[in-house]
Amino acid sequence: MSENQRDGKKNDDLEAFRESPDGQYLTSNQGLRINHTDDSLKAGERGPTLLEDFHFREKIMHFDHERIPERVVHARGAAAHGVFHLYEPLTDLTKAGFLNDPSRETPVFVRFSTVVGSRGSADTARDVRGFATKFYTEEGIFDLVGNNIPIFFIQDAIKFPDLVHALKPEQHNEIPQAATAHNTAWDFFSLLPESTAMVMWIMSDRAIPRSFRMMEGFGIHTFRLVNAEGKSRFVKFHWKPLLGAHSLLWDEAQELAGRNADWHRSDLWQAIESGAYPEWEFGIQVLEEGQEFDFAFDLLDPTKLWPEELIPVRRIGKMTLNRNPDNYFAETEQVAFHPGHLVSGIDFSNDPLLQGRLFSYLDTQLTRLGGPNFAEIPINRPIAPVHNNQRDGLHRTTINTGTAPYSPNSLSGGCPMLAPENAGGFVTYPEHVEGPKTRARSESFKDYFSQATLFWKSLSPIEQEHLIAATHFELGKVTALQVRERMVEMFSYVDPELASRVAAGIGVQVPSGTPQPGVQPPSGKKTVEKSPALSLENQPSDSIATRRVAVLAAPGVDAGQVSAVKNGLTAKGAVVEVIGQRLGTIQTNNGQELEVDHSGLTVSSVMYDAVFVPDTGSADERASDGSVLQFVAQAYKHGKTIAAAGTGVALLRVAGIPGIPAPGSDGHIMDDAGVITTDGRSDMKTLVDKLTAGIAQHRHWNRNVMLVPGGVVLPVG
Ligand code: HDE
Repeated sequence: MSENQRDGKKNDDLEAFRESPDGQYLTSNQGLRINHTDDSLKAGERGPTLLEDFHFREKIMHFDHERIPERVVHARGAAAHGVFHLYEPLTDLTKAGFLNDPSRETPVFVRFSTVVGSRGSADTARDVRGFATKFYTEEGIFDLVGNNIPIFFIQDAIKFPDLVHALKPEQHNEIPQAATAHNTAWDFFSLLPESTAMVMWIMSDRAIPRSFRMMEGFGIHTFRLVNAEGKSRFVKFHWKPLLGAHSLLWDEAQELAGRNADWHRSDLWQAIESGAYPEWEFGIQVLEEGQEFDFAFDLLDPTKLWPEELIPVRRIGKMTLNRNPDNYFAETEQVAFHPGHLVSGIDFSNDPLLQGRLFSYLDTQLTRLGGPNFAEIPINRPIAPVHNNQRDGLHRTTINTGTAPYSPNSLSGGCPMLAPENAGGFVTYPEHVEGPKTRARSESFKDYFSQATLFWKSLSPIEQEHLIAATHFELGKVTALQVRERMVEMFSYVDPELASRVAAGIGVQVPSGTPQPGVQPPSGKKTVEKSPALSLENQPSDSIATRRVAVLAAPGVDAGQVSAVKNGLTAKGAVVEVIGQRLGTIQTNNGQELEVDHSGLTVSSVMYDAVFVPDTGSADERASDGSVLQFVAQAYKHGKTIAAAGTGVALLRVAGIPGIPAPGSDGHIMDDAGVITTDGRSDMKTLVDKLTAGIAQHRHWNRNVMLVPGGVVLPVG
């Protein structure tokens, strides 16, 4: 299968719109061949430009209008094409074609994003990540417009403009970019108890993912699945990454923002280019209608998750992203998602956040994509045929034929016809609803803290430590004392220990005795005290696929060690790169030339998951290179696996890495909390095995390190 065939029918559809300059003449937009484009047409070489220069005018006119408004939220994103395969028919649950037929390959286009930052902001900001999937099904488009966090800040869409205005840079000075660490964001959080659970997630490691490929995805809202008999069940949608969910440390995220602002998008791009296609399993949690009121939380409340221990996630299919876009603007920028892009067999619930989104996403495209015809943009076109009586408008490209663009008509034989249900016609689930018109909120939505507490209790001690450190950073940037105080009060309703640990870092006292806003969850309903699924430390850690390993080389480097590590780890799917002082080649101990992948100037340890420091013989130029010493010290500080052999071990000593055995350990391999060392050069297989196990573990939190806000530092002295 060629690269371009991987997402089947949608790819064929896109082909008609692709342009390739290969072997072609430069032309105007009207097809006129151009023979000079470097000088404007002037009256004399030094004279004024002439108005008749149509080529100049066309070129500049187009350039002047190249930008469209960025998304009001989720402006910064990266996307990829792929396919979805169902494992087994779900006909008992839904009549959606792509969830009925396992032989089908459904093309998808997925856009990942940050929420708050502008289009040019850094990828590694602390933020929710958007995870929006467009399924091009044979029965029309289904968009699952989700996030990498299973709950949301607010319960009703009418609060969304307030939320976004509070989070975005402050209006007087447009500061700070892509960050919630400022007064207005926390002013808002501190006054809105329903946001507390999500604030906990944002302060956790989930908000700084290691990679888009290592994030879970959630549809968040409760939707419905409806089968051919018209039976409806409640459902929540999940994406489970096969590489597991993993995160950066805040210290790394901040450094990456400067060293490589495109960290996540280049990671996604490179993985796909190298054939290491990112994969997620599609999961569903299903509840019968009769179970709607069995739980301590309201199914319609988007600030609540369904604990997986109570309602297991059934994995029903797999999505593989296997092709990068051809053109960022045409595809990633112009793609228009909408939770109301639905197929028969899936329907909405009355979640008031979802209901509001159903208005917003169509509306926003009018400004962003300039009119009502955005569904005709190639990336947005369904692979199912489109026939209706909508006509005209800006940027219309369809040439509708016939004479009767209305319904009913007789002049076109009544076409396009209405589709009966058994021909796939969408029929809204006939849920019975009644009630007085009111702007009230259900009492069942007013338990604001129990799931914030659940999240806190489900984290491991190190994750809790990171969360506290994040609040110290964020609230440390809040200059309004009353906001910091109110936030600590909010945390005190989640957990007293959490509140006092937050308070200790931001110069405020924990209040005592203020009544908790909202209500307690109803007793006697199903709930859990702890949900292991919420801790990243319980994610799979059995693979090193696509993990990045740096080999710090220098003249005289042991060629055998380098190739053992490179071959051993590459065979397990890792990406091993040789770092040298400069680009070019390095002479090895056996006289070969070793290719350098990156010079030390262009990379840093935050771009790698592990580091190997091989032997370089007696004259080791690395020991006097501060950036090399910093590289290993930083890898240690961030809990990463470090391996060294021979003079490499001596280098770790110079870098101040604790726990290195004294010289003369007879070639034995020592492993002290992910610091793997050997004096000798012999048993590289064991070293590679230990390195592999260490990398799979992601981080080594059991090091003899001191924890401080923003990460970990080497012990003093
Ligand atoms: Fe969005 N959101 N949102 N949102 N959202 C947009 O649509 C909105 C919400 C999400 O990659 C906008 O085309 C409202 C929840 C993603 O193109 C806009 C509310 C969730 C993306 C919009 C929400 C999301 C958006 C901006 C409160 C997770 C990026 C541009 C009811 C379930 C999609 C655009 C992409 C984008 C409105 C809340 C996810 C303005 C009113 C909850 C992943 O329409």
